[in-house]
Amino acid sequence: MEEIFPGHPRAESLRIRKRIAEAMEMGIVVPEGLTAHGRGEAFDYLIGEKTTEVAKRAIEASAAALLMASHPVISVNGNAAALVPSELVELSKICGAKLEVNLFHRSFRRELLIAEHLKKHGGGEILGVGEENAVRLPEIQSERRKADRRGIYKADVILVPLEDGDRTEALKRMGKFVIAIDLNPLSRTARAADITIVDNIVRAVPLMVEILKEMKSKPTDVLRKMVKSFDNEANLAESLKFMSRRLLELAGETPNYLSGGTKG
Ligand code: PTJ
Repeated sequence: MEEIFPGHPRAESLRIRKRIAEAMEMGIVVPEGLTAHGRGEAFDYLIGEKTTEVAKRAIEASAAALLMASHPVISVNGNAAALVPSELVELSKICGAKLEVNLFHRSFRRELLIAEHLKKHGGGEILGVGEENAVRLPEIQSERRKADRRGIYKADVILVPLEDGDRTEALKRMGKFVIAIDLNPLSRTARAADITIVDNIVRAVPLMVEILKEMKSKPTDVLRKMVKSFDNEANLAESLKFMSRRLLELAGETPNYLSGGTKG
């Protein structure tokens, strides 16, 4: 692969693309994962490729929900494994969550490759590989219906980065508390989740790790209050307003009705 010059104005973005392209060559990411990444990049442009205050509030509420969970699980697909493998492992260790491979374009080979990749980055037990502990969630049409009876099947809180909408809706119907990371605030996943973090996974997961470290000592009633007072619909609306305001500012306009929102 071509070298990326550190002085290139888009060096970081190119580095991330390279990571995901290499992971596709390894069989971890599917070709559809590259187009999904491109859609994410477009939304990342709209927020200025920085974590907004709006997203930070969602990350804090997510950290509180993960700390309060009795059985938290982090669902890992090809893109997430390619982009933040060691960060997901660290996150799982800090909040005691299990890591489970769960794929839309499922194959046993990809399950194995992703589990190995996570192990190479420090992961211990990785759920969701093979059929031994597999159950099928009847509510889901796609291959994502496969869940591990030790993981997603019995989880109370599930983190689903870069998800497609069907499963989030189904998990909600099953009474699970769902946290999504999705740069697109209009996606079905973003709308259906209990908490949606509108941020790039490459920034959101490391920040969640930092916030979790700080929050670990907080009393349960404080954590509960943080989760209860979080309003996902309002938070998504704030993200949309942030994007709209930014576009208008870039176009040289600052309309009154958008002023007074959160600065990123
Ligand atoms: O590995 P598999 O087989 O499970 O497949 C993974 C993909 C991503 C192909 C699959 O889940 C899929 O098709 O997802 P969607 O429906 O395209 O949704 C992915 C969402 O993630 C979109 O709304 C994107 O905007 C968003 N997204 C893409 N890259 C990032 C992102 N959100 C946060 N950070 C990113 N880096």
